[in-house]
Amino acid sequence: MNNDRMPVFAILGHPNEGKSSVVATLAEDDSVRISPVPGETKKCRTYPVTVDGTALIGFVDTPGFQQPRQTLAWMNAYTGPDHQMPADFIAAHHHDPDFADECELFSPLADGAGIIFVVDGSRPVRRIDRMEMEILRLTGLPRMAVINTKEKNRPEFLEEWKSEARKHFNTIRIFDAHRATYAERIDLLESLKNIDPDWQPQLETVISAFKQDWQHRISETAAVILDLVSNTARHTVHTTCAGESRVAAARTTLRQKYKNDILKLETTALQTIRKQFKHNIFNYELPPQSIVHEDLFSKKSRRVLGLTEWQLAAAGAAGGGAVGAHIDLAAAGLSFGIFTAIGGLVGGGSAALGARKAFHFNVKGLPLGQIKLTIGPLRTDQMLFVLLDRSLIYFSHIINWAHSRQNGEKNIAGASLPSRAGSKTGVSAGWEYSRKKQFARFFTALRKGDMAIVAAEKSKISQELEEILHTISTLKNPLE
Ligand SMILES: Nc1nc2c(ncn2[C@@H]2O[C@H](COP(=O)(O)OP(=O)(O)OP(=O)(O)O)[C@@H](O)[C@H]2O)c(=O)[nH]1
Ligand SMILES: [Mg+2]
Repeated sequence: MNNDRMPVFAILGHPNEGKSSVVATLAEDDSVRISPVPGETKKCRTYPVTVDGTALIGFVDTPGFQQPRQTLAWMNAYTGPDHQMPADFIAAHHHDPDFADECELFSPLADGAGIIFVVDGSRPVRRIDRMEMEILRLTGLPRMAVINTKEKNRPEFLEEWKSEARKHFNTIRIFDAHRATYAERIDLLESLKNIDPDWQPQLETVISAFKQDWQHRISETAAVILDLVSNTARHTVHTTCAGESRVAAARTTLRQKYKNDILKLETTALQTIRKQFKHNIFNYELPPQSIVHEDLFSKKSRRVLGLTEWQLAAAGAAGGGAVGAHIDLAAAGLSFGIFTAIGGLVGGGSAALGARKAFHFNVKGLPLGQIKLTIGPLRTDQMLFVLLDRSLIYFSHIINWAHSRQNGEKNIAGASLPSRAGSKTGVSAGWEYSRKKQFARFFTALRKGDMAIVAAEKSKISQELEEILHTISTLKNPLE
């Protein structure tokens, strides 16, 4: 590889093994054409990875081998210099349509690209695979084998593939093109560094640019989530109606309007997060079991997301730090009666119990028999914890949704995480007390419009949120 040029890796293999899928996932590009029909990719195409307008690394999608037997025979008989072999192969075969695919897939190799060989590890190794691996070994170019497992739960061929690939490649990785998480994508790039010492410095630069770009996306995501909770906290809708008899209908309409407004805020925020992670073309489908499918205002969302009433009471108890911490730790095992007693003690109890209500109506009589109904600003922090949890779970899905998973294939999240606090499966209920308290204090200030506290806490909160997002992006299993 010429060291002034962008590092380029050609993704090679037998037809239909998942080459284009690996390209889509590594280049975060959902425009790569993937199809169940072998022979989908006919022409080489380079997909660069661009950060801040600079192409840092390129992945070349290529057609699969068509004539490995004859190609290998030609290579074995070749007597010229190794580095010229791909170009000489093309020169010798470019008029022969039977070798059109080989000529095409050799073209990036003639330009000095590194090799990523993709195989489907869920089937046995065949003779033809050994030939393809041998062809790539004979090019003498730096190369890595990627074992992509198209069918799950078939580990029986893995060892066979590993021992075979070891004979022909400098590095071997197991990489699930359709389910690779962000952490696994970075791992794969890291291991590309090992395939040739000359490439190490350039790939170090690429990886550090990737990490910076990731940091940037995380900061943007944190900002979007903070905007969402800030806008929701003080959101207010009102209406007036003429007389008692109209109140019930007005309530229904107003409740719907309030819900729609908040849902719109949330949908816009989630779409902005999605764009950060370059999912532009295909409709992202959440895993079927995801809690984010659940209506934001439903009982279930309140039950499994946000904080428990105990935690809310403890985190929100004004000035009751030590006692609050005590309640929080003790919460799991205590009966409701004892809770009420302690809750009363720290003065946080009854307000926290209001957490069951997502929002609250304010009804006020006006002159001439008019009645004014208002919903908002929020009266408890719970809704904000629920929104925060939903955004974090959505983030976890989106960063772990490989770009190769296009139409038709359902998103399958990994194993569910253990429930963190009673029936709670969201993120915030599992935080340590001080973090819950910090967020509760900020949320309360947002709701009450206490701008001095908001201004003082905002940068700490966004740092904390970035840390939380980072931790989520290193999880192997997406949150549900
Ligand atoms: N479930 C699952 N399916 C996969 C995976 N990788 C590829 N596939 C499927 O396998 C088929 C072929 O994938 P492609 O990425 O188009 O394979 P290719 O090697 O580029 O194929 P050609 O261009 O035809 O040589 C598609 O239907 C993919 O959805 C995987 O990791 N898991
Ligand atoms: Mg393809």
